[in-house]
Amino acid sequence: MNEEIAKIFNEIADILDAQEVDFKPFAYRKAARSLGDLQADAADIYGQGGLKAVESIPGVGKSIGEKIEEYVLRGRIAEYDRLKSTLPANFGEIAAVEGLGPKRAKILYEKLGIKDLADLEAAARENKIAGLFGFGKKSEVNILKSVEFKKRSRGRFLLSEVLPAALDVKDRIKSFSGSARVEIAGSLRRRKETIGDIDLLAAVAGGPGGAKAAELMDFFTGLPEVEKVWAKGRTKSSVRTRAGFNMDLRVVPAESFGAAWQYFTGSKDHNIVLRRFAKEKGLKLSEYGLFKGEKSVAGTEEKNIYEKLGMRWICPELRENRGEIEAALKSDLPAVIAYGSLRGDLHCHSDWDGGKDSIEAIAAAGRAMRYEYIGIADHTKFLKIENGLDEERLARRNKEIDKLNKKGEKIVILKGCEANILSDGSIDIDNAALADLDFSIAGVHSSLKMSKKEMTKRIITAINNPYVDIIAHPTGRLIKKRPECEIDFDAVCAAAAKTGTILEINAHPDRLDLNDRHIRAAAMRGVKMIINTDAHRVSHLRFAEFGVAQARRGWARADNIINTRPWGEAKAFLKRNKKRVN
Ligand code: DGT
Ligand code: CA
Ligand code: CA
Repeated sequence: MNEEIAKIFNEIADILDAQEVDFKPFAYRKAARSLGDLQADAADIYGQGGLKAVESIPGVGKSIGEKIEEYVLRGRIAEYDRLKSTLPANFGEIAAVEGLGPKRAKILYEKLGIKDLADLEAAARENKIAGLFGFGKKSEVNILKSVEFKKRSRGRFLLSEVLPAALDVKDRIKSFSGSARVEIAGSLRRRKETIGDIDLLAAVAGGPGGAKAAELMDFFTGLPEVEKVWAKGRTKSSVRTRAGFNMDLRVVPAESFGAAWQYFTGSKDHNIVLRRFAKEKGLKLSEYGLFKGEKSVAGTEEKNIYEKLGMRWICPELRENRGEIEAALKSDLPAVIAYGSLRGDLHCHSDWDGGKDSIEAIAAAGRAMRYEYIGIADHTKFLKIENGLDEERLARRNKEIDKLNKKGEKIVILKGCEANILSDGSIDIDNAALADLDFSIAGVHSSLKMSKKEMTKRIITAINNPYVDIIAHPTGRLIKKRPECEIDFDAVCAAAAKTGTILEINAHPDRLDLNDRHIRAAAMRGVKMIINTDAHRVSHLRFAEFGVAQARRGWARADNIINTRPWGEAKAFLKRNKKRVN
Protein backbone atom coordinates (compact mmCIF):
# COMPACT_ATOMS: atom_id res chain seq x y z
CA MET A 1 0.00 0.00 0.00
CA ASN A 2 2.99 2.32 0.56
CA GLU A 3 3.57 2.82 -3.16
CA GLU A 4 -0.08 3.75 -3.74
CA ILE A 5 -0.07 6.33 -0.97
CA ALA A 6 3.29 7.71 -2.07
CA LYS A 7 1.94 8.20 -5.58
CA ILE A 8 -1.05 10.13 -4.25
CA PHE A 9 1.16 12.28 -2.03
CA ASN A 10 3.39 13.16 -4.97
CA GLU A 11 0.33 14.15 -6.98
CA ILE A 12 -0.98 16.26 -4.11
CA ALA A 13 2.42 17.96 -3.99
CA ASP A 14 2.23 18.72 -7.73
CA ILE A 15 -1.21 20.24 -7.44
CA LEU A 16 -0.22 22.32 -4.40
CA ASP A 17 2.86 23.45 -6.31
CA ALA A 18 0.63 24.57 -9.15
CA GLN A 19 -1.42 26.56 -6.66
CA GLU A 20 1.80 28.11 -5.38
CA VAL A 21 1.21 26.84 -1.87
CA ASP A 22 4.44 27.02 0.16
CA PHE A 23 6.05 24.28 2.27
CA LYS A 24 3.22 21.74 2.04
CA PRO A 25 4.38 20.24 -1.28
CA PHE A 26 7.77 19.65 0.27
CA ALA A 27 6.18 17.90 3.27
CA TYR A 28 4.09 15.62 1.04
CA ARG A 29 7.08 14.70 -1.12
CA LYS A 30 9.15 13.97 1.94
CA ALA A 31 6.43 11.71 3.34
CA ALA A 32 6.15 9.98 -0.05
CA ARG A 33 9.87 9.24 -0.12
CA SER A 34 9.75 8.03 3.44
CA LEU A 35 6.90 5.63 2.64
CA GLY A 36 8.87 4.34 -0.31
CA ASP A 37 11.76 3.52 2.02
CA LEU A 38 9.70 1.66 4.60
CA GLN A 39 10.07 -2.07 4.92
CA ALA A 40 6.73 -2.46 6.70
CA ASP A 41 3.41 -1.78 5.00
CA ALA A 42 1.57 1.33 6.19
CA ALA A 43 -1.60 -0.74 6.63
CA ASP A 44 0.22 -3.09 9.01
CA ILE A 45 1.77 -0.21 10.92
CA TYR A 46 -1.69 1.29 11.33
CA GLY A 47 -3.18 -2.07 12.21
CA GLN A 48 -0.68 -2.55 14.98
CA GLY A 49 -0.38 0.88 16.53
CA GLY A 50 -3.08 3.11 15.01
CA LEU A 51 -2.52 6.75 14.16
CA LYS A 52 0.25 7.09 16.77
CA ALA A 53 2.36 4.44 15.02
CA VAL A 54 1.76 6.04 11.62
CA GLU A 55 2.92 9.39 12.96
CA SER A 56 6.19 7.82 14.01
CA ILE A 57 7.09 7.22 10.35
CA PRO A 58 9.85 9.73 9.52
CA GLY A 59 8.48 12.81 7.75
CA VAL A 60 4.89 12.04 8.76
CA GLY A 61 3.17 14.46 11.14
CA LYS A 62 -0.38 14.67 12.38
CA SER A 63 -2.01 16.00 9.23
CA ILE A 64 -0.29 13.64 6.81
CA GLY A 65 -0.70 10.78 9.31
CA GLU A 66 -4.45 11.30 9.20
CA LYS A 67 -4.39 11.08 5.40
CA ILE A 68 -2.64 7.73 5.66
CA GLU A 69 -5.20 6.56 8.20
CA GLU A 70 -7.98 7.64 5.85
CA TYR A 71 -6.47 5.71 2.97
CA VAL A 72 -5.96 2.58 5.07
CA LEU A 73 -9.54 2.68 6.35
CA ARG A 74 -11.43 3.94 3.31
CA GLY A 75 -9.12 3.48 0.33
CA ARG A 76 -9.32 7.17 -0.56
CA ILE A 77 -8.23 10.59 0.63
CA ALA A 78 -10.91 13.28 0.53
CA GLU A 79 -8.40 16.14 0.29
CA TYR A 80 -6.82 14.49 -2.74
CA ASP A 81 -10.21 14.06 -4.43
CA ARG A 82 -11.00 17.72 -3.72
CA LEU A 83 -7.68 18.97 -5.08
CA LYS A 84 -7.99 16.82 -8.16
CA SER A 85 -11.42 18.20 -8.91
CA THR A 86 -9.92 21.69 -9.31
CA LEU A 87 -7.75 20.57 -12.21
CA PRO A 88 -8.20 18.51 -15.38
CA ALA A 89 -7.98 14.73 -14.97
CA ASN A 90 -4.79 14.46 -16.98
CA PHE A 91 -3.03 17.32 -15.25
CA GLY A 92 -0.25 15.04 -14.05
CA GLU A 93 0.46 13.99 -17.60
CA ILE A 94 0.93 17.61 -18.70
CA ALA A 95 2.93 18.59 -15.63
CA ALA A 96 5.25 15.67 -16.36
CA VAL A 97 6.15 16.98 -19.82
CA GLU A 98 9.83 17.82 -19.65
CA GLY A 99 10.37 21.53 -19.06
CA LEU A 100 6.80 22.25 -17.94
CA GLY A 101 6.15 21.22 -14.34
CA PRO A 102 3.00 21.90 -12.31
CA LYS A 103 3.12 25.71 -12.34
CA ARG A 104 3.49 26.09 -16.08
CA ALA A 105 0.97 23.32 -16.69
CA LYS A 106 -1.56 25.28 -14.66
CA ILE A 107 -0.91 28.44 -16.69
CA LEU A 108 -1.54 26.48 -19.87
CA TYR A 109 -4.79 25.13 -18.45
CA GLU A 110 -6.03 28.52 -17.30
CA LYS A 111 -4.97 30.57 -20.33
CA LEU A 112 -5.53 28.08 -23.13
CA GLY A 113 -7.74 25.40 -21.59
CA ILE A 114 -5.11 22.71 -22.21
CA LYS A 115 -6.42 19.57 -20.52
CA ASP A 116 -4.37 16.74 -21.97
CA LEU A 117 -1.45 15.91 -24.24
CA ALA A 118 -3.58 16.21 -27.39
CA ASP A 119 -4.60 19.78 -26.44
CA LEU A 120 -1.00 20.59 -25.65
CA GLU A 121 0.24 19.29 -28.96
CA ALA A 122 -2.43 21.16 -30.91
CA ALA A 123 -1.72 24.44 -29.12
CA ALA A 124 2.02 24.11 -29.76
CA ARG A 125 1.43 23.35 -33.45
CA GLU A 126 -0.83 26.36 -33.79
CA ASN A 127 1.82 28.53 -32.11
CA LYS A 128 -0.50 29.56 -29.32
CA ILE A 129 2.02 28.95 -26.57
CA ALA A 130 4.99 31.08 -27.69
CA GLY A 131 3.18 34.32 -26.88
CA LEU A 132 2.35 33.44 -23.27
CA PHE A 133 4.29 35.07 -20.45
CA GLY A 134 7.26 32.90 -19.51
CA PHE A 135 7.14 30.83 -22.71
CA GLY A 136 8.75 31.36 -26.10
CA LYS A 137 9.31 29.93 -29.55
CA LYS A 138 11.90 27.54 -28.14
CA SER A 139 9.51 26.24 -25.47
CA GLU A 140 7.05 25.44 -28.22
CA VAL A 141 9.59 23.40 -30.16
CA ASN A 142 10.68 21.59 -26.99
CA ILE A 143 7.07 20.89 -25.98
CA LEU A 144 6.39 19.27 -29.35
CA LYS A 145 9.48 17.09 -29.01
CA SER A 146 8.54 16.07 -25.47
CA VAL A 147 4.94 15.28 -26.40
CA GLU A 148 6.13 13.09 -29.27
CA PHE A 149 8.43 11.25 -26.86
CA LYS A 150 5.76 10.88 -24.18
CA LYS A 151 3.21 9.52 -26.63
CA ARG A 152 5.54 6.66 -27.43
CA SER A 153 5.85 5.51 -23.81
CA ARG A 154 2.24 6.19 -22.88
CA GLY A 155 0.46 3.55 -20.87
CA ARG A 156 3.69 1.75 -20.07
CA PHE A 157 5.13 1.36 -16.59
CA LEU A 158 8.69 1.29 -15.35
CA LEU A 159 10.00 -2.17 -14.58
CA SER A 160 10.58 -1.04 -10.99
CA GLU A 161 6.96 0.07 -10.63
CA VAL A 162 5.51 -3.34 -11.41
CA LEU A 163 8.09 -5.98 -10.55
CA PRO A 164 7.70 -5.95 -6.73
CA ALA A 165 3.90 -5.89 -7.02
CA ALA A 166 3.91 -8.79 -9.49
CA LEU A 167 6.22 -10.93 -7.36
CA ASP A 168 3.97 -10.27 -4.42
CA VAL A 169 0.82 -11.29 -6.31
CA LYS A 170 2.60 -14.38 -7.58
CA ASP A 171 3.49 -15.39 -4.03
CA ARG A 172 -0.05 -14.90 -2.79
CA ILE A 173 -1.53 -16.90 -5.66
CA LYS A 174 0.98 -19.60 -4.96
CA SER A 175 0.14 -19.86 -1.29
CA PHE A 176 -3.57 -19.75 -2.07
CA SER A 177 -3.48 -22.57 -4.56
CA GLY A 178 -1.10 -24.84 -2.71
CA SER A 179 1.15 -26.98 -4.86
CA ALA A 180 0.22 -25.29 -8.15
CA ARG A 181 2.72 -23.76 -10.54
CA VAL A 182 2.51 -20.02 -10.82
CA GLU A 183 4.85 -17.95 -12.98
CA ILE A 184 5.30 -14.50 -14.41
CA ALA A 185 5.47 -14.32 -18.22
CA GLY A 186 5.46 -11.47 -20.77
CA SER A 187 7.77 -8.49 -20.95
CA LEU A 188 8.13 -8.59 -17.18
CA ARG A 189 9.82 -11.97 -17.32
CA ARG A 190 12.05 -10.61 -20.05
CA ARG A 191 12.81 -7.68 -17.70
CA LYS A 192 12.09 -5.06 -20.30
CA GLU A 193 12.67 -1.52 -19.07
CA THR A 194 8.98 -0.68 -19.47
CA ILE A 195 6.02 -2.98 -19.09
CA GLY A 196 2.62 -2.76 -20.78
CA ASP A 197 0.80 -5.28 -18.60
CA ILE A 198 1.59 -8.16 -16.27
CA ASP A 199 1.02 -11.69 -17.55
CA LEU A 200 0.61 -14.47 -15.00
CA LEU A 201 0.19 -18.18 -15.62
CA ALA A 202 -1.02 -20.88 -13.28
CA ALA A 203 -1.63 -24.60 -13.37
CA VAL A 204 -3.92 -25.98 -10.68
CA ALA A 205 -5.35 -29.36 -9.72
CA GLY A 206 -8.31 -30.19 -11.92
CA GLY A 207 -7.00 -28.02 -14.76
CA PRO A 208 -8.59 -24.97 -16.37
CA GLY A 209 -12.32 -24.84 -15.89
CA GLY A 210 -12.18 -27.02 -12.76
CA ALA A 211 -13.44 -26.07 -9.31
CA LYS A 212 -9.94 -25.14 -8.11
CA ALA A 213 -9.44 -22.87 -11.12
CA ALA A 214 -12.75 -21.13 -10.41
CA GLU A 215 -11.68 -20.55 -6.80
CA LEU A 216 -8.38 -19.17 -8.01
CA MET A 217 -10.14 -16.70 -10.33
CA ASP A 218 -12.33 -15.56 -7.40
CA PHE A 219 -9.23 -15.06 -5.35
CA PHE A 220 -7.37 -13.18 -8.11
CA THR A 221 -10.21 -10.82 -9.01
CA GLY A 222 -10.84 -10.23 -5.30
CA LEU A 223 -7.27 -9.21 -4.41
CA PRO A 224 -7.29 -6.06 -2.27
CA GLU A 225 -5.29 -4.06 -4.83
CA VAL A 226 -7.71 -4.85 -7.65
CA GLU A 227 -9.68 -1.78 -8.65
CA LYS A 228 -11.48 -2.99 -11.73
CA VAL A 229 -12.23 -6.40 -13.18
CA TRP A 230 -12.13 -6.24 -16.98
CA ALA A 231 -12.96 -9.88 -17.51
CA LYS A 232 -13.43 -12.94 -15.36
CA GLY A 233 -13.53 -16.36 -16.96
CA ARG A 234 -12.68 -19.95 -16.25
CA THR A 235 -9.33 -19.81 -18.00
CA LYS A 236 -8.49 -16.12 -18.12
CA SER A 237 -9.16 -13.06 -16.00
CA SER A 238 -7.99 -9.48 -16.43
CA VAL A 239 -7.90 -6.79 -13.78
CA ARG A 240 -6.58 -3.31 -13.19
CA THR A 241 -4.83 -2.51 -9.93
CA ARG A 242 -5.12 0.67 -7.94
CA ALA A 243 -1.58 1.51 -8.98
CA GLY A 244 -2.98 1.70 -12.52
CA PHE A 245 -1.58 -1.32 -14.33
CA ASN A 246 -3.39 -4.32 -15.77
CA MET A 247 -2.77 -7.96 -14.86
CA ASP A 248 -3.85 -11.04 -16.80
CA LEU A 249 -4.04 -14.44 -15.18
CA ARG A 250 -4.37 -17.54 -17.31
CA VAL A 251 -4.98 -21.04 -16.01
CA VAL A 252 -3.45 -23.63 -18.33
CA PRO A 253 -3.32 -27.44 -18.29
CA ALA A 254 -0.31 -28.79 -16.36
CA GLU A 255 0.90 -30.73 -19.39
CA SER A 256 0.98 -27.48 -21.41
CA PHE A 257 2.49 -25.27 -18.73
CA GLY A 258 5.97 -25.09 -20.26
CA ALA A 259 4.61 -24.39 -23.73
CA ALA A 260 2.25 -21.72 -22.45
CA TRP A 261 5.02 -20.15 -20.40
CA GLN A 262 7.22 -20.08 -23.49
CA TYR A 263 4.44 -18.62 -25.63
CA PHE A 264 3.29 -15.94 -23.19
CA THR A 265 6.83 -14.90 -22.33
CA GLY A 266 7.34 -13.73 -25.89
CA SER A 267 8.56 -11.64 -27.35
CA LYS A 268 6.17 -11.95 -30.20
CA ASP A 269 9.06 -11.63 -32.66
CA HIS A 270 11.02 -14.35 -30.89
CA ASN A 271 7.97 -16.63 -31.00
CA ILE A 272 7.33 -16.06 -34.68
CA VAL A 273 10.87 -17.09 -35.61
CA LEU A 274 10.81 -20.06 -33.23
CA ARG A 275 7.51 -21.30 -34.60
CA ARG A 276 8.75 -20.97 -38.17
CA PHE A 277 11.85 -22.93 -37.23
CA ALA A 278 9.73 -25.69 -35.66
CA LYS A 279 7.72 -25.90 -38.86
CA GLU A 280 10.87 -26.34 -40.91
CA LYS A 281 11.67 -29.33 -38.71
CA GLY A 282 8.24 -30.83 -39.37
CA LEU A 283 6.96 -29.89 -35.91
CA LYS A 284 4.21 -27.63 -34.71
CA LEU A 285 4.73 -25.24 -31.80
CA SER A 286 1.85 -23.60 -29.99
CA GLU A 287 0.87 -22.50 -26.50
CA TYR A 288 -0.33 -26.09 -25.94
CA GLY A 289 2.91 -27.84 -26.74
CA LEU A 290 5.38 -28.97 -29.36
CA PHE A 291 3.76 -31.57 -31.59
CA LYS A 292 4.78 -34.06 -34.23
CA GLY A 293 1.50 -34.71 -35.97
CA GLU A 294 -0.94 -35.37 -33.15
CA LYS A 295 1.73 -36.49 -30.73
CA SER A 296 3.07 -34.12 -28.08
CA VAL A 297 6.87 -34.05 -28.01
CA ALA A 298 7.23 -31.47 -25.22
CA GLY A 299 4.92 -29.20 -23.21
CA THR A 300 5.24 -29.55 -19.45
CA GLU A 301 8.69 -28.01 -19.23
CA GLU A 302 9.78 -24.97 -21.19
CA LYS A 303 13.35 -26.20 -21.30
CA ASN A 304 12.33 -29.33 -23.21
CA ILE A 305 10.71 -27.28 -25.93
CA TYR A 306 13.97 -25.57 -26.79
CA GLU A 307 15.89 -28.80 -26.46
CA LYS A 308 13.57 -30.80 -28.71
CA LEU A 309 14.02 -28.04 -31.26
CA GLY A 310 17.74 -28.76 -31.11
CA MET A 311 18.94 -25.76 -29.17
CA ARG A 312 19.89 -24.73 -25.66
CA TRP A 313 17.29 -23.06 -23.45
CA ILE A 314 17.36 -19.31 -24.06
CA CYS A 315 17.05 -17.07 -21.02
CA PRO A 316 14.01 -14.75 -21.21
CA GLU A 317 16.06 -11.53 -21.23
CA LEU A 318 17.50 -12.56 -24.61
CA ARG A 319 14.19 -13.38 -26.31
CA GLU A 320 13.85 -10.34 -28.55
CA ASN A 321 14.76 -11.89 -31.89
CA ARG A 322 18.11 -10.20 -31.95
CA GLY A 323 20.01 -13.28 -33.08
CA GLU A 324 19.49 -15.40 -29.97
CA ILE A 325 17.83 -18.30 -31.81
CA GLU A 326 20.66 -18.51 -34.33
CA ALA A 327 23.17 -18.34 -31.46
CA ALA A 328 21.35 -21.06 -29.50
CA LEU A 329 21.39 -23.35 -32.52
CA LYS A 330 25.14 -22.95 -32.80
CA SER A 331 25.61 -23.42 -29.01
CA ASP A 332 26.93 -19.90 -29.11
CA LEU A 333 24.66 -18.20 -26.56
CA PRO A 334 26.50 -15.84 -24.24
CA ALA A 335 26.85 -16.95 -20.60
CA VAL A 336 25.13 -13.80 -19.42
CA ILE A 337 26.00 -12.21 -16.08
CA ALA A 338 24.11 -13.89 -13.22
CA TYR A 339 21.81 -12.12 -10.78
CA GLY A 340 23.53 -11.57 -7.46
CA SER A 341 27.02 -11.64 -8.94
CA LEU A 342 28.04 -8.06 -8.16
CA ARG A 343 30.66 -7.63 -5.45
CA GLY A 344 30.40 -3.89 -5.00
CA ASP A 345 28.79 -0.65 -6.11
CA LEU A 346 30.87 2.40 -6.96
CA HIS A 347 28.16 5.01 -7.28
CA CYS A 348 26.59 5.93 -3.94
CA HIS A 349 25.81 9.44 -2.75
CA SER A 350 26.24 10.12 0.95
CA ASP A 351 24.90 12.90 3.15
CA TRP A 352 28.00 14.88 2.27
CA ASP A 353 26.19 15.86 -0.92
CA GLY A 354 22.44 15.63 -1.60
CA GLY A 355 22.23 11.99 -0.52
CA LYS A 356 20.23 10.99 2.54
CA ASP A 357 22.40 8.56 4.45
CA SER A 358 25.78 8.68 6.17
CA ILE A 359 28.80 6.92 4.74
CA GLU A 360 28.71 4.58 7.70
CA ALA A 361 25.07 3.66 7.01
CA ILE A 362 25.84 3.07 3.33
CA ALA A 363 28.74 0.82 4.26
CA ALA A 364 26.53 -1.15 6.64
CA ALA A 365 23.87 -1.54 3.94
CA GLY A 366 26.50 -2.66 1.44
CA ARG A 367 27.76 -5.23 3.90
CA ALA A 368 24.21 -6.48 4.41
CA MET A 369 24.11 -7.08 0.64
CA ARG A 370 27.34 -9.09 1.00
CA TYR A 371 29.31 -6.58 -1.00
CA GLU A 372 33.08 -6.55 -0.61
CA TYR A 373 33.42 -2.86 -1.44
CA ILE A 374 31.31 0.23 -1.67
CA GLY A 375 32.29 3.44 -3.45
CA ILE A 376 31.15 6.85 -2.30
CA ALA A 377 30.71 9.06 -5.36
CA ASP A 378 29.43 12.38 -4.06
CA HIS A 379 28.64 15.16 -6.50
CA THR A 380 31.23 17.86 -7.03
CA LYS A 381 30.90 21.60 -6.88
CA PHE A 382 29.11 22.53 -10.11
CA LEU A 383 25.94 20.78 -8.89
CA LYS A 384 24.85 23.33 -6.30
CA ILE A 385 21.36 21.89 -5.88
CA GLU A 386 22.93 18.58 -4.90
CA ASN A 387 25.26 20.35 -2.47
CA GLY A 388 28.25 19.34 -4.59
CA LEU A 389 31.63 19.15 -2.83
CA ASP A 390 34.55 21.46 -3.60
CA GLU A 391 38.18 20.37 -3.27
CA GLU A 392 38.33 21.22 0.41
CA ARG A 393 35.13 19.42 1.47
CA LEU A 394 36.08 16.46 -0.69
CA ALA A 395 39.39 16.23 1.20
CA ARG A 396 37.55 16.32 4.53
CA ARG A 397 35.15 13.63 3.37
CA ASN A 398 38.12 11.50 2.32
CA LYS A 399 39.47 11.77 5.86
CA GLU A 400 36.19 10.48 7.24
CA ILE A 401 36.36 7.50 4.89
CA ASP A 402 39.95 6.79 5.98
CA LYS A 403 38.80 6.85 9.57
CA LEU A 404 35.90 4.48 8.91
CA ASN A 405 38.16 2.09 7.02
CA LYS A 406 40.58 2.05 9.97
CA LYS A 407 37.77 0.81 12.17
CA GLY A 408 38.18 -2.39 10.21
CA GLU A 409 34.63 -2.86 8.98
CA LYS A 410 34.11 -5.93 6.86
CA ILE A 411 33.72 -3.87 3.72
CA VAL A 412 36.16 -1.60 1.91
CA ILE A 413 34.85 1.93 1.55
CA LEU A 414 36.27 3.62 -1.52
CA LYS A 415 36.81 7.30 -2.08
CA GLY A 416 35.27 8.57 -5.27
CA CYS A 417 33.20 11.36 -6.73
CA GLU A 418 30.73 12.01 -9.49
CA ALA A 419 32.21 15.05 -11.17
CA ASN A 420 30.48 17.13 -13.81
CA ILE A 421 31.48 17.19 -17.43
CA LEU A 422 31.06 20.86 -18.31
CA SER A 423 29.94 22.05 -21.75
CA ASP A 424 33.47 22.09 -23.12
CA GLY A 425 34.28 18.62 -21.80
CA SER A 426 36.38 19.89 -18.91
CA ILE A 427 35.75 18.64 -15.36
CA ASP A 428 34.43 20.93 -12.63
CA ILE A 429 37.07 19.97 -10.06
CA ASP A 430 40.88 19.99 -10.05
CA ASN A 431 42.71 17.00 -11.45
CA ALA A 432 44.76 16.96 -8.22
CA ALA A 433 41.55 16.33 -6.25
CA LEU A 434 40.59 13.55 -8.66
CA ALA A 435 44.04 12.02 -8.32
CA ASP A 436 43.56 11.79 -4.53
CA LEU A 437 40.65 9.39 -4.92
CA ASP A 438 40.39 5.62 -5.36
CA PHE A 439 38.25 6.17 -8.46
CA SER A 440 36.41 8.92 -10.25
CA ILE A 441 33.16 9.04 -12.17
CA ALA A 442 32.23 11.92 -14.45
CA GLY A 443 28.86 12.63 -15.99
CA VAL A 444 26.89 15.21 -17.94
CA HIS A 445 24.33 17.04 -15.78
CA SER A 446 23.82 20.30 -17.66
CA SER A 447 23.32 21.61 -21.20
CA LEU A 448 21.84 18.31 -22.34
CA LYS A 449 20.45 19.63 -25.58
CA MET A 450 23.64 20.02 -27.57
CA SER A 451 24.12 18.99 -31.16
CA LYS A 452 25.32 15.45 -31.73
CA LYS A 453 28.72 16.65 -32.84
CA GLU A 454 29.24 18.90 -29.83
CA MET A 455 27.94 16.37 -27.29
CA THR A 456 30.14 13.61 -28.69
CA LYS A 457 33.17 15.88 -28.56
CA ARG A 458 32.29 16.91 -25.01
CA ILE A 459 32.11 13.31 -23.75
CA ILE A 460 35.21 12.20 -25.63
CA THR A 461 37.14 15.13 -24.12
CA ALA A 462 36.18 13.79 -20.68
CA ILE A 463 37.09 10.25 -21.73
CA ASN A 464 40.53 11.50 -22.71
CA ASN A 465 41.08 12.96 -19.23
CA PRO A 466 43.52 10.57 -17.50
CA TYR A 467 41.81 11.18 -14.13
CA VAL A 468 38.34 10.19 -15.30
CA ASP A 469 37.89 6.44 -14.80
CA ILE A 470 34.17 5.99 -15.41
CA ILE A 471 31.53 7.83 -17.43
CA ALA A 472 28.20 7.98 -15.54
CA HIS A 473 24.86 7.37 -17.30
CA PRO A 474 26.45 7.97 -20.72
CA THR A 475 23.34 8.87 -22.74
CA GLY A 476 21.55 10.99 -20.15
CA ARG A 477 18.08 9.58 -20.76
CA LEU A 478 15.28 9.31 -18.20
CA ILE A 479 12.88 6.55 -19.20
CA LYS A 480 9.48 7.95 -20.21
CA LYS A 481 10.68 11.45 -19.30
CA ARG A 482 13.67 12.46 -21.33
CA PRO A 483 15.16 11.02 -24.51
CA GLU A 484 18.83 10.23 -24.87
CA CYS A 485 21.24 13.05 -25.57
CA GLU A 486 22.34 13.02 -29.15
CA ILE A 487 25.70 11.28 -29.23
CA ASP A 488 27.69 9.23 -31.68
CA PHE A 489 27.77 6.17 -29.47
CA ASP A 490 30.13 4.30 -31.72
CA ALA A 491 32.70 7.10 -31.49
CA VAL A 492 32.27 7.19 -27.69
CA CYS A 493 32.91 3.43 -27.51
CA ALA A 494 35.99 3.73 -29.69
CA ALA A 495 37.42 6.42 -27.40
CA ALA A 496 36.53 4.44 -24.28
CA ALA A 497 38.18 1.30 -25.65
CA LYS A 498 41.29 3.19 -26.66
CA THR A 499 41.76 4.94 -23.31
CA GLY A 500 40.47 2.14 -21.07
CA THR A 501 37.63 4.29 -19.78
CA ILE A 502 34.76 2.38 -18.23
CA LEU A 503 31.15 3.08 -19.21
CA GLU A 504 28.53 2.89 -16.50
CA ILE A 505 25.35 0.86 -16.64
CA ASN A 506 23.38 3.06 -14.30
CA ALA A 507 20.88 0.76 -12.58
CA HIS A 508 18.58 3.48 -11.30
CA PRO A 509 15.20 2.36 -12.67
CA ASP A 510 14.50 5.81 -14.17
CA ARG A 511 17.74 5.65 -16.10
CA LEU A 512 18.94 2.15 -17.06
CA ASP A 513 21.64 3.93 -18.98
CA LEU A 514 23.41 2.33 -20.87
CA ASN A 515 20.41 0.49 -22.26
CA ASP A 516 20.45 -3.06 -23.63
CA ARG A 517 21.44 -2.17 -27.19
CA HIS A 518 24.24 0.11 -26.09
CA ILE A 519 25.54 -2.53 -23.67
CA ARG A 520 25.74 -5.05 -26.45
CA ALA A 521 27.49 -2.62 -28.78
CA ALA A 522 29.98 -1.60 -26.07
CA ALA A 523 30.76 -5.21 -25.19
CA MET A 524 31.38 -6.01 -28.87
CA ARG A 525 33.83 -3.13 -28.97
CA GLY A 526 35.71 -4.49 -25.96
CA VAL A 527 34.62 -1.63 -23.70
CA LYS A 528 34.49 -2.53 -20.00
CA MET A 529 31.39 -1.57 -18.05
CA ILE A 530 30.33 -1.27 -14.44
CA ILE A 531 26.86 -1.68 -12.94
CA ASN A 532 26.22 1.09 -10.41
CA THR A 533 23.02 2.14 -8.65
CA ASP A 534 23.48 5.91 -8.22
CA ALA A 535 21.92 5.37 -4.78
CA HIS A 536 20.87 8.57 -3.01
CA ARG A 537 19.65 6.56 0.00
CA VAL A 538 20.46 3.06 1.18
CA SER A 539 17.19 1.58 -0.05
CA HIS A 540 18.36 2.37 -3.60
CA LEU A 541 21.16 -0.17 -3.37
CA ARG A 542 18.66 -2.83 -4.32
CA PHE A 543 18.34 -1.24 -7.78
CA ALA A 544 21.44 -3.27 -8.69
CA GLU A 545 19.17 -6.06 -9.88
CA PHE A 546 17.64 -3.81 -12.57
CA GLY A 547 21.12 -3.04 -13.87
CA VAL A 548 21.98 -6.73 -14.02
CA ALA A 549 18.71 -7.39 -15.89
CA GLN A 550 19.57 -4.71 -18.43
CA ALA A 551 23.10 -6.12 -18.81
CA ARG A 552 21.64 -9.58 -19.46
CA ARG A 553 19.37 -8.07 -22.10
CA GLY A 554 22.53 -6.57 -23.58
CA TRP A 555 24.17 -10.01 -23.85
CA ALA A 556 26.82 -9.00 -21.30
CA ARG A 557 28.95 -11.64 -19.62
CA ALA A 558 30.45 -11.31 -16.15
CA ASP A 559 33.84 -10.43 -17.62
CA ASN A 560 32.38 -7.38 -19.41
CA ILE A 561 31.39 -5.92 -16.04
CA ILE A 562 34.24 -4.97 -13.71
CA ASN A 563 32.32 -5.08 -10.44
CA THR A 564 31.72 -8.81 -10.76
CA ARG A 565 35.34 -9.04 -9.60
CA PRO A 566 36.93 -8.58 -6.17
CA TRP A 567 38.21 -5.03 -5.71
CA GLY A 568 41.82 -6.14 -6.08
CA GLU A 569 41.05 -7.23 -9.63
CA ALA A 570 38.44 -4.62 -10.52
CA LYS A 571 40.72 -1.73 -9.64
CA ALA A 572 43.27 -2.86 -12.19
CA PHE A 573 40.76 -1.81 -14.86
CA LEU A 574 40.72 1.78 -13.69
CA LYS A 575 42.74 4.06 -15.90
CA ARG A 576 44.57 5.53 -12.91
CA ASN A 577 45.94 2.11 -11.97
CA LYS A 578 47.08 1.08 -15.41
CA LYS A 579 50.76 1.24 -16.14
CA ARG A 580 51.18 3.98 -18.62
CA VAL A 581 52.97 2.79 -21.71
CA ASN A 582 54.35 5.71 -23.66
P1 DGT B 1 3.95 -5.59 -22.94
O1 DGT B 1 2.86 -6.17 -22.12
O2 DGT B 1 3.47 -4.64 -23.98
O3 DGT B 1 5.04 -4.98 -22.13
O4 DGT B 1 4.66 -6.78 -23.77
P2 DGT B 1 4.43 -8.35 -23.71
O5 DGT B 1 5.56 -8.95 -24.45
O6 DGT B 1 4.22 -8.80 -22.31
O7 DGT B 1 3.14 -8.55 -24.59
P3 DGT B 1 1.65 -9.01 -24.26
O8 DGT B 1 1.29 -8.80 -22.85
O9 DGT B 1 0.80 -8.36 -25.30
O10 DGT B 1 1.67 -10.55 -24.60
C1 DGT B 1 2.42 -11.46 -23.82
C2 DGT B 1 3.13 -12.42 -24.73
O11 DGT B 1 2.17 -13.25 -25.41
C3 DGT B 1 3.93 -11.81 -25.85
O12 DGT B 1 5.22 -11.42 -25.44
C4 DGT B 1 3.99 -12.93 -26.83
C5 DGT B 1 2.66 -13.59 -26.69
N1 DGT B 1 1.75 -13.09 -27.73
C6 DGT B 1 0.73 -12.25 -27.56
N2 DGT B 1 0.11 -12.01 -28.72
C7 DGT B 1 0.77 -12.71 -29.65
C8 DGT B 1 0.63 -12.89 -31.07
O13 DGT B 1 -0.24 -12.33 -31.71
N3 DGT B 1 1.54 -13.69 -31.67
C9 DGT B 1 2.54 -14.31 -30.99
N4 DGT B 1 3.40 -15.09 -31.62
N5 DGT B 1 2.69 -14.17 -29.69
C10 DGT B 1 1.83 -13.39 -29.03
CA1 CA C 1 2.54 -8.07 -20.95
CA1 CA D 1 -0.94 -9.32 -21.63
